[in-house]
Amino acid sequence: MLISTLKQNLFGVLLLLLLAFNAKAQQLMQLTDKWEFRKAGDSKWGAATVPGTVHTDLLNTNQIQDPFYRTNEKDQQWIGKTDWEYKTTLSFDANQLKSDKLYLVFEGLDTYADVYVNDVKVLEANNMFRQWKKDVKPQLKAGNNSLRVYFHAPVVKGEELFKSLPFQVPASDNDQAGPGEHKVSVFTRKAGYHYGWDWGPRLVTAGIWRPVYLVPMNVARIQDLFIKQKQLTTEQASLEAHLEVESLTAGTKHLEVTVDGSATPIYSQPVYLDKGMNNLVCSFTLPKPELWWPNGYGAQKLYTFRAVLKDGSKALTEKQVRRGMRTVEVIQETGPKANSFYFLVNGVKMFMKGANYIPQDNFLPRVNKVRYEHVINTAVASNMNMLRVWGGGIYENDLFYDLCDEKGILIWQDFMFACAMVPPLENHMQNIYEEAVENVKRLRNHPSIAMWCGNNEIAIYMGSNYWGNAKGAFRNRQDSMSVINAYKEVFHSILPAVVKGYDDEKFYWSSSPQPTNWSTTNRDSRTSGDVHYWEVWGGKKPIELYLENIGPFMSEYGFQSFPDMQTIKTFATPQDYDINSEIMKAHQRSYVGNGAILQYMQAWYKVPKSFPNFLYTGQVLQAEAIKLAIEAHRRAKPYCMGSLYWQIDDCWPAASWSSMDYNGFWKAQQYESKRAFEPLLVSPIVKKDSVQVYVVSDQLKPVAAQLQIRLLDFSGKVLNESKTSVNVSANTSTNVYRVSVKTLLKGANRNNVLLDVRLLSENQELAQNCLYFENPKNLKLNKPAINYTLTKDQDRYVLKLNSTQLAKNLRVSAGDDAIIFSDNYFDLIPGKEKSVTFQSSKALKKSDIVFMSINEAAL
Ligand code: BMA
Repeated sequence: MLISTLKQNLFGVLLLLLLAFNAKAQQLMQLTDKWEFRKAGDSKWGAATVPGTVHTDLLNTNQIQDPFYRTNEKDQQWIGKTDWEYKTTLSFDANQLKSDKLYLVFEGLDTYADVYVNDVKVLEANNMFRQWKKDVKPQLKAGNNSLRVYFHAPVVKGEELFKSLPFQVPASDNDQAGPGEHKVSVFTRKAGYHYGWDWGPRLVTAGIWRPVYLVPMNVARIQDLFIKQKQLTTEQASLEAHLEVESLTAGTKHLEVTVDGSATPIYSQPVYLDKGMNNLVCSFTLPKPELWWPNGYGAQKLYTFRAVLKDGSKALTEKQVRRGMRTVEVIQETGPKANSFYFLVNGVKMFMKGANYIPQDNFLPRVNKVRYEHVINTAVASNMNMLRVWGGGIYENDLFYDLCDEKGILIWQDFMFACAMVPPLENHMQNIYEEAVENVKRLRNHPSIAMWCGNNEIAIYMGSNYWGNAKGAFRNRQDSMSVINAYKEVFHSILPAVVKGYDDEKFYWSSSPQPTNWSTTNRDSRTSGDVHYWEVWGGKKPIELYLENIGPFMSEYGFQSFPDMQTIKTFATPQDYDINSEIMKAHQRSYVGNGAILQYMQAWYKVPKSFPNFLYTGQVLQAEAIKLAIEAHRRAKPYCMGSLYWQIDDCWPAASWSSMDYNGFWKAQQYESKRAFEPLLVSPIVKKDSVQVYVVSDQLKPVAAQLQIRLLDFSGKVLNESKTSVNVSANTSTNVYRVSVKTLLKGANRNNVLLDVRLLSENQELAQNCLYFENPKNLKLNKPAINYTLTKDQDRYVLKLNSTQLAKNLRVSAGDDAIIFSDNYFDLIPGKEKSVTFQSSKALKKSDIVFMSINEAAL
């Protein structure tokens, strides 16, 4: 059921949200009705959905097939090279037109759009990340009015702009321009991934992708409210409310600010307004503020601030925002061997656990509330406290940040630039400036926003060979300097100035990764700044290199796998079930792709012949690789203070580095990340000829515990056992145990044993982990007999499992709508009962449960 809920039409949900918004803003009029669209020049119009995209409208009107199905994408490239028109009729009675002004607001136009009201051009848009707004009162009349939006083909516009420069602006191969085309994505302020990426298709959309409405204005209107935190102590928060007020007349009004609906305003003073735009600042304090904490550290107190502008006792205009009281600093201390890079949150040196986040669909308006909640709830359930909103996507919807505020997920926020230089065009710079101001202003109240980052991976590739042919396309030094100067203008000048001017509480980092701020070299560092580590995977180096290549903050590293079989069935048919089939290859966009998966699988696992078992083993491989990396990063605390793997989600059903597939199925890696990110981690490792056990704690209090170590054979026989007392220090990683492998194994066969390590306190299990002494392909694993019971407890199914044989990476499946289990892909230790819960809308019987394990995947 969840799949279908996730896939539900977004618009119902959006509409509800908008209605709620509408009620609050009283007179705001949503313009979602009766839209039609056509290919420019066609005579026939078809029904359109707004907000939406041209692709989804073509799909809904049966003019194209599902772009994600098989290779349909290939035949749909014409859509991005075509102009489109949208229109609707707006009807008003004279009363509705009485306001002094009527602002037509598009929260998002994708991308080159001319807007006409009654055939008068009122707006020309050229940036999908900006809001477009115009007073259209002069154009409106009582009765019927036409509203029309003409979208120019982004690919064609891009080619025109390409011709305006005498050289190709360097861009990565993620821009999947077709034969005879150029990499024109760099010219358009539109989500980079729409032009293709190494995990996504090339589907160059157009459309009214965010809400559109009319805002009537009389006398005065609060356009923006920012609650700025000047100082935060346990005694008080010193705050300022910054308001932008548009006033149609000059004169004195009264401003009130209230907190959390209190009847007594925290601020109440007369204010003088000039005619036009006014910037007002008022100061006040909040006594004994309750702090906002990231997930795992405390509650997420959010204060609601409401500013009301009154004329006498009559409220003219009001605005409310939420804000959490917290401090976030990024600390970089210089050391003899390495420089630190860590987040200090409310004075706590905090290890950031999380992932990189990409847009959840190629057709953005389809991402409804249920899907946003699914991702953020997944992050929370996986013990994460940070996501990085990566620069090749979008500045996310308000709802995304609201959920992060409510659930304690900090955001590393990139500006929307990734893997390509910026064209040195004057109007482009102005456009970027406006985009930055708008988005910083829109997002700055959210306590979840931890920092701003200029771009993804541009600094590191400047001057490297990565740009390939593009570099050779520079005719001379002057050309390349103009591109380098454009880089500096955007990332060293415009963006930091906007952050300083509008959100100076926050840290600005010019590029990710880089060793030190303002870097323009391709120097890769493991000892300074943030690190993207891709030698494992991209460089096809052994997975074990994750153990050595650790920097102060690991902002990217990742490993691919295929999605769940249920998801594959949505785009492929049984004849395609081979990773080298045309269809499966079309859903694998990484140039290293399938070859890397196979190479790594051969190193660690017996490669299954059957397609579903290959996918299963691939997911386990990905999970074990990332477990190894996460645990290594956490053991290296406090030297390393962050681990954000690439990537939590997908934008379509495909092979990728995601830990959760497009349909929301948790891959093996999601479960493994959840375990590896537990606040208290016990982490055993073989270092040369000794076994060492670390306890990594993110808890702020020390814990006294017992470390239980048991060497078991695969039928559960205890071959060696020890128990020691350990003191787990707060917020650090401690090596608590060391023994030589020889002493531990006591001559036991390495292929037939595992080390079961547990941290206990008064017989309560605080943490558990397993260690093996051989790669899985060398382990003597027999087909396990799983004993289990299935019962229903209210809305959940409870599965109780045990086995007399080790079942390695046991996967439990329960049909196509059970997409998340309380745990899955775990090692079922012989003789130990394990309980797993999950939800399903179906009436399941015991025989509906299906198991798979590494023991039998390659039999
Ligand atoms: C990173 C990202 C993305 C890319 C990913 C996988 O470096 O920044 O550009 O999709 O690697 O290759």
